[in-house]
Amino acid sequence: MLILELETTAYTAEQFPSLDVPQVALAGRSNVGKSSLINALAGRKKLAKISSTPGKTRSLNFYRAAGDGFYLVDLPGYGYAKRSKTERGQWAALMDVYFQKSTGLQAVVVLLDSRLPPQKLDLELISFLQRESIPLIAALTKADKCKNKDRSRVQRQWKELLSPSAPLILFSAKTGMGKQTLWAAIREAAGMETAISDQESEANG
Ligand SMILES: Nc1nc2c(ncn2[C@@H]2O[C@H](COP(=O)(O)OP(=O)(O)O)[C@@H](O)[C@H]2O)c(=O)[nH]1
Ligand SMILES: [Mg+2]
Repeated sequence: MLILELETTAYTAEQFPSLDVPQVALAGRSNVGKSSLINALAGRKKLAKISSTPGKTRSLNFYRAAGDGFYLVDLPGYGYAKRSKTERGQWAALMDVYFQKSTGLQAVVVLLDSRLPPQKLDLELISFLQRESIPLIAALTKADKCKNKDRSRVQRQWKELLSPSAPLILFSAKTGMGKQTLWAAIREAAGMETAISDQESEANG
């Protein structure tokens, strides 16, 4: 079983733990379902706080994957409209330091709302990652809310924008769809050996 332990919550760069540890970060717009995804991966309801007031999380949360030892890093959500210019500046500055210093960063899971067409801020993040040659894993969240007939269209749209090597995973924290596939992609990106017993047949396509 996957065990995630919250090791560090960092509001400033000084609070970052050692960033040469292999790590995979999670990024997405505020309210995209990042906390829910972390809880679903860990099989715990309250590991990451699910906020009813969007845009609240300003910290980077470093979760340690027990056994494997790598970090799953929950980056603060972006694109929350009610945030002030100063706050957005602080967010950007903290992200800059994180990306500069995280020598152990192996990949970023970009969370994208499966019900929405590609959004400007998501595309900006994606081009940033592509420019920096940081491998990307796309998770299309809230897939339980995306109608069957819309799924393939959304997937097609993203496939055109992403590099062919980027995994594109339909995910639902509610039903567990894509959970094993995403976790396998994260472990592989983090340089872990894939577990041979981890065979699964999920309807991801
Ligand atoms: N139906 C459905 N709702 C979800 C899913 N994931 C998150 N949500 C809801 O979306 C809202 C934001 O979720 P949260 O995990 O706090 O998003 P965050 O701001 O990205 O961390 C909450 O009301 C969640 O219950 C999902 O897979 N399915
Ligand atoms: Mg959250």
